[in-house]
Parts: sequence; C-alpha cells; structure tokens
Amino acid sequence: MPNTVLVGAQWGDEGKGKVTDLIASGFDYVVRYQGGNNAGHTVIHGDQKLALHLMPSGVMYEDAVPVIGNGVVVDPGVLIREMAMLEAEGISCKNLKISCDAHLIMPYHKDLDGADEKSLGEHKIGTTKRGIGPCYQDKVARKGIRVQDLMDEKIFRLKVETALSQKNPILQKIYGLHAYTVEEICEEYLPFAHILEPYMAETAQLLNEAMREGKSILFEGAQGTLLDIDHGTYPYVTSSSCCSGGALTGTGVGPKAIDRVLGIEKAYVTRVGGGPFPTEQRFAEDGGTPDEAADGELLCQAGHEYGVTTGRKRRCGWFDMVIARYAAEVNGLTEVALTKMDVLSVFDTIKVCVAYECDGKVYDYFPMQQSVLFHAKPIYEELPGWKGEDISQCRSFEELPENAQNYVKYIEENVGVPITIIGVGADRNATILRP
Ligand code: 2SA
Ligand code: GDP
Ligand code: MG
Repeated sequence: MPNTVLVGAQWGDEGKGKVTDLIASGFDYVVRYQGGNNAGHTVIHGDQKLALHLMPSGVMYEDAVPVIGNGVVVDPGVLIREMAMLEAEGISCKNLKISCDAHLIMPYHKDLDGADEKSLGEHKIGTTKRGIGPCYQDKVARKGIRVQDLMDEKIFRLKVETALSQKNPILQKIYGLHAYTVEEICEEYLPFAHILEPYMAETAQLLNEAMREGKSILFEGAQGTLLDIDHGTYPYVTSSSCCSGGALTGTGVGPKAIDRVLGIEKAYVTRVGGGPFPTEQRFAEDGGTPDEAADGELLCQAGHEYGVTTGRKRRCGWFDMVIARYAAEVNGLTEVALTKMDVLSVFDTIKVCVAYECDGKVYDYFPMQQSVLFHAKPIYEELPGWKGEDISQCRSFEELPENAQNYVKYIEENVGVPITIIGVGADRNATILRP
C-alpha cells in the first residue's frame, strides 16, 4: 500500500473517520499526527455509530497498529475512557502506541480555553473547550508537559510546580478561577502513568523502522485545511497543522515517505465555530433570508450536521470550488474522496460556488486578505439535481443517476484532482470506489 496522508479539505467533519475506517485494513499503521480530543471521527461498528476523539480510526482493524504521534495533544483521562469504551465494544486497543513526545492537556488548559473564549465575547473562536489551544501555546512557549514526563514522578512534580507558578495567578487573578495545588494534579495524573506506560513508545523510530521493513502507513488528519494554523482562516482556526505537511512534523517521518495525499471533501460544506464561510446558507436564528435558511436547514437535517464532540449545530452551505482548489494546492492532493453525495438527493438543483465577488473584483483564487473572505459574495453555477432518487445503494459510478455523475465530474474537472471515492451513506460499504 502506498503511504497515504488522509486530510480534511474543508473545515473538518468531511467524513475522515469513515474513509479512514474504509481503507485502514490495507495498512500496517494508522497514525494521528495533530489535534486532540477536539476531533470527532465517526465510524460505524455493527449497527451503531462510534465517535473516536483520540484513537486513530484504524483501531477497528486488529492488524493495523494505531499510533498517536508526537504532534497530537493528549488528554490522558479522555484517552483512557475512550480505550475502555472501545474494549467494552469488543475492539481491542492492545496494539496502541503513544508518542512519548506528545504533549499532555492539563486541567488548567481546559479552564483557560473556556475563560479565553468568554473574554473574547462576540469575537470568540467557538472552540471545543477541550484545552487544545492553551496546550499548543505551552508547547510552542517551551513550557509544556509531555507524555514521557508521566514516567518520572519527580520530573512530573517539578514541571507541574513550574507550570502552576505561572498559571495559578492567571487563573485566579485574571479569570477568578480555581488555582490548583501540585498535589491535586499529581493525584489525578500520576495514576494515568501506570495505565498508559505499556503503550508509550518512541513512535518516530517505530514508524521509520516499519517503513524500512516495507510496512505501510496511513496518516489520519483531524479537523481540516481551512482550520490549519498556517493555511486556515486565521484566527478562526485550531492550533495545529491539519494539512498534509503536519503529517511529517507530527510523526517524525521525512517527505519522501509520502506517496499519496487523499483529500476528503463533503459534496457541500459545513463549519462549526466562528469565522468566515462564504457559501454559508445561514439558519433563520443566525439572520439568514428565508431561502438561505431553508437550504441551510435542509442540508443540516438531511446530513445530520451536529458536532460529534460538542453536539453543536454545524453551519451549512454549498460546495466551494475556491477552497477546494486551494486545499488541493496546499496539501498537494493526489486524490479526492467526495462524501455525503446522498444528502444532496433532497434538492431540485444544486449550487456550486465557482468564484467570489468583493468590491467589484472577482476572486477565483483564495483571497490574500481575510476581510475579502468575510465580505465575499459567492458566484454560483446551478447544476440539475437528482431529487428523490435514493443513491445509497449504488456501488458503481455507472449506477448513479446521470446528474449525480455529472456533479462529480464537474467538481473533478474544476478542482483538477481525480475523485476516486464517493460516499453515498454513513456505512463503510455505502461507498463507490472509482479506480
Ligand atoms: P479548538 O477546540 O481550539 O480546536 O477549536 C478551534 C476551531 O476549530 C474547530 N474545530 C472543529 N471543527 C469541526 N469539527 C471538529 N470536531 C468536532 C466534530 C467538533 C464539535 O467532529 O464535530 O463537536 O463541535 C473540530 N474541532 C475543532 C472549532 O469549532 C473552532 O472553530
Ligand atoms: P470527520 O470528523 O471528518 O471524521 O467527520 P464526522 O464524523 O465529524 O462527521 C461526518 C458524519 O457524516 C458522520 O456522522 C458520518 O457517519 C457521516 N458520513 C460520512 N460519510 C457519509 C456519506 O457518504 N453519507 C452520509 N449520509 N453520511 C456520511
Ligand atoms: Mg468530526
């Protein structure tokens, strides 16, 4: 199998969990390289949906080794609970490897995430409040506490003490929140060490050794291109490198390791949290016009667009070719999986944004200035739909209604990357493979 990076090409929730699960059986290792338990990746197990937050979606196959790379931020309590949930479902986590260099999400990170958001008022980012941003802040500031620190009680205590000397005044004096004692944190975190120690590994070495032995790796991205700290709609982004480049820094493999970059795109677009979204069909409660609200609500209900981690209603809109082309470039996409095509069966006609208009200027490329993106008016092409046709049983491209085939071809031609996988339902097998 070619070593593959699987990356979200929009604002996350494109169906990465399903596609990872679909292709994971062919790989020896499935590796998460960034983000933390802000992610919510849905996989179907038997007749129920499982939400994975930290565990790579490859855990569903016993032969694929799931790896949490150094670029991930780990909330150890959440990870242990997730492992217990999976074991209770009969899914073994015994092969899991956790990078010793991954950073730990500490209790004060979660408090600070909530407090920072509150202080931003209407300009808030709309984070998942899982402590992701504050944990990455400490990593970059060289004040983080890592998974390996759990292995030595003396070092762990010392690091917590140093961290608290800086965090407690902020928590208490600026935000009026609880100040932690070293003992309190050690009591909660040190027991995690005994549970997690068997899984801790030098994962960069492990993966490089595996590649020398001819083993294959699937790198599972979380969130999406437009949420990337560098390439996304900053500051309305997450704090990690979601794009394909993050797969290298977040695991410790070199660029020559990557053979294939698979971008996951929904057949429409969703976003959860704040920030610009040119093709958004705003809900009535968000000030949308009746037409917009009707389309937004239809997408949301037909697509069950609610956050897997927080339960928030996702903002919905039409497919955006400008961001699709941008994602193809910044990730170096070699293939695309187009998911949730079945959801579009509720529309007579389907709009696709081909460019933006702002102050009399037309942009067919991702605009340089964020303010343009905020004020951009989408220029749409309207394509005929396949309303009322149930495409969820289609298993070959030729079985799709002609207008659905044309929709796929239209996106493929305009983005310039082959669409090799088409999602027609949430199940693993509700998929069309296009060799
Ligand atoms: P954070 O918590 O610091 O990463 O939030 C920063 C922004 O990143 C967005 N973000 C996400 N967007 C889509 N899906 C995500 N995962 C969950 C899901 C989200 C949920 O699968 O549905 O349940 O709400 C995810 N994680 C982070 C976030 O909304 C902010 O805009
Ligand atoms: P991820 O974060 O990219 O893994 O995506 P999420 O799991 O947050 O959200 C995707 C949702 O769409 C999940 O509920 C999936 O079960 C579902 N899903 C994935 N692919 C398809 C598809 O092709 N059709 C339909 N109807 N649902 C899908
Ligand atoms: Mg998700």
